[in-house]
Amino acid sequence: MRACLAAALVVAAVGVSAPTDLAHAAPRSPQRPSAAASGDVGALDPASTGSRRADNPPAADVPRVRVNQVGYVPDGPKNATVVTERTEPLTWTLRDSSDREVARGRSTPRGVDEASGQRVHTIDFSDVRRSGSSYTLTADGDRSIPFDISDRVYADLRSDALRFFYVQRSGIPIDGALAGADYARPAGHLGVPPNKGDTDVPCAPGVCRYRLDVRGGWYDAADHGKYVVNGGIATHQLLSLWERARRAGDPHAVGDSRLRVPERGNGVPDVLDEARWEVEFLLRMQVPPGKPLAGMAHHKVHDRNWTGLPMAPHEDPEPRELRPPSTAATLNLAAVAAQAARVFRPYDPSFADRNLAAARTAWAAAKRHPDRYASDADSQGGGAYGDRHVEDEFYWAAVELYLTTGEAAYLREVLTSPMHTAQVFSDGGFGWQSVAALGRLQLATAPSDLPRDELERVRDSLTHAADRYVQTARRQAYGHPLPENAEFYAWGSNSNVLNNIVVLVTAYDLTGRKTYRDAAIEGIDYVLGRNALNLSYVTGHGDRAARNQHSRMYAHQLDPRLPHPPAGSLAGGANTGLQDPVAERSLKDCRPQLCYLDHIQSFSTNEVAINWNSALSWVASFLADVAREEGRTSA
Ligand code: 9MR
Repeated sequence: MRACLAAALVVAAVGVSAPTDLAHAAPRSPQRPSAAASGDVGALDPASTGSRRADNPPAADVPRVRVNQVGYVPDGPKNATVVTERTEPLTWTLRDSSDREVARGRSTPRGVDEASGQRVHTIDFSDVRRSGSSYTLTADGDRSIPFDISDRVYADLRSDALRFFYVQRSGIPIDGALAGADYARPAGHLGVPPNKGDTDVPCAPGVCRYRLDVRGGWYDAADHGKYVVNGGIATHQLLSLWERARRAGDPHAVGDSRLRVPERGNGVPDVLDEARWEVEFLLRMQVPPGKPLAGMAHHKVHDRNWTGLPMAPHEDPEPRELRPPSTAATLNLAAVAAQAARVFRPYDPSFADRNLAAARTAWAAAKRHPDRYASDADSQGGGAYGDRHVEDEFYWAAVELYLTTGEAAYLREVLTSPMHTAQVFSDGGFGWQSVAALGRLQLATAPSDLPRDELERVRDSLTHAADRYVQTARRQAYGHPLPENAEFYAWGSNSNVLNNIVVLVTAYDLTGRKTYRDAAIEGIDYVLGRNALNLSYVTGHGDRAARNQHSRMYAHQLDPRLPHPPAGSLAGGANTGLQDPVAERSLKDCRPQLCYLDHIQSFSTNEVAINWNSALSWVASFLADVAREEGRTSA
């Protein structure tokens, strides 16, 4: 792989509130101005980055009938959206793979969709339940991309979304037999030149005087940084995917020898093997006994300076550095290690003990140092992940420690936290920076001795939030639970859609109400192509899918010898912030849903990241389970 030189000039153009991942931005000539408004996501100037032309079809060829390109669950809601200037209801027809009409009906005019500025109708074909492949929907003289109706429709999405974690692993060679031949590579950051390695990493100047072995874990995203707060939420979502599968789904589907992990066959569920790879890393980030701030966790480890694209992990020549411990990272460690102690107990009691001890130590250290905030300014060589509000991390950690130990002291911490009664389910969804919702979701679902009235209140807060998300989704002509205003389409917006779906699913699990289940199932349509760009944001899933995501490893758009991201990689999604030079230039004044480019340099709209794929994995696991249950019931 070749390293490409960073275009320093562009960095200057981005400004102070710029994102962190700047070194990859290369200059490019201006975009055709119409592209952003039309939904043409990839007809890029080939002179831009030395890259070959991205071959998405021009806007005129983008079907105006927008469907979930992967497909629909037989007994689930089935909706589509048509972009049209017509104001009266239109006739639609559904055709099977032999072009035979199987259903027809009338569309519902919806006026102008706020988030896209498009004039649209919606189509409801939920009554069609017959399984089949390559259906198409026709309306207003246009035809959709083909899709399936099947109870197997999300099986591959689940395992592909989870495979993303394996290919992002640090400190282990990636086996082509598991990951796919294109994704095989030597281990990264074990100290083989030119790598400096994560096995003996010093602190950044002035931070500490010791060195730590922080090998392993997952690379966060396009960069080779490893960040405890983002690793925290991602690992939690894999562990809670497992907890949900056991409680309400199909644990065997993510059990031993079911996923692409090298530990398959070891008697431990594969999804837990994958999560453990990161848990072990998180444990290594804890400050050792006897050192200043002992028990806290370093916020992150990453390169001293940003590297360019493409760059394989084992070719990264930059020195690695530990950045200061933070309260947020320490509490992420406490939360995830406490959860891991619970989840791993049946498989490896000594690992469970190690986790519980680390969680208790981390909790105590965070109490001693409650205001060590990670700075937003610390973005040289890696992302900042700054966070000055840690009440939510305290709450989540207290919840996990209580659920694992049942101890009164942790229960008191839960009940006295201001987060316990706060509105923690925001319209924009939870994320690495706001994790109180994780605590609330866990408290609502995990077995515990929480007083009955408390449990009821917790569960009510969750169903109220789900009711709001249902209303939000009903307002959207594209059917997803994210409000239409520009502020909600922020960096990683696809994960916010997915995390709101997590809340809907949990409300469904608690109540059995079909409204929540249907809103959850319909919500994924947006991610898989029923959106203003008619683009599936998941590589390899859908005929018209993103595939030039910002990544140092899967940089096909920059070097044709390299692969695209593996199937199952989720793009961050529409971001009105336009915090990269390519997006800034090409998407000026874009309507929220159109603020996206399938271009490798658009890191603020098109990066891959572990916390986004964890949300996708969680939701895909639910979808695959619910589709299969229906298959069983109707068989
Ligand atoms: O996901 C993060 C997003 O919420 C922030 O707004 C953004 C800018 O600070 O950073 C995102 O995280 C990036 C991280 O800083 C570095 N690795 C890639 C992450 C995904 O883009």
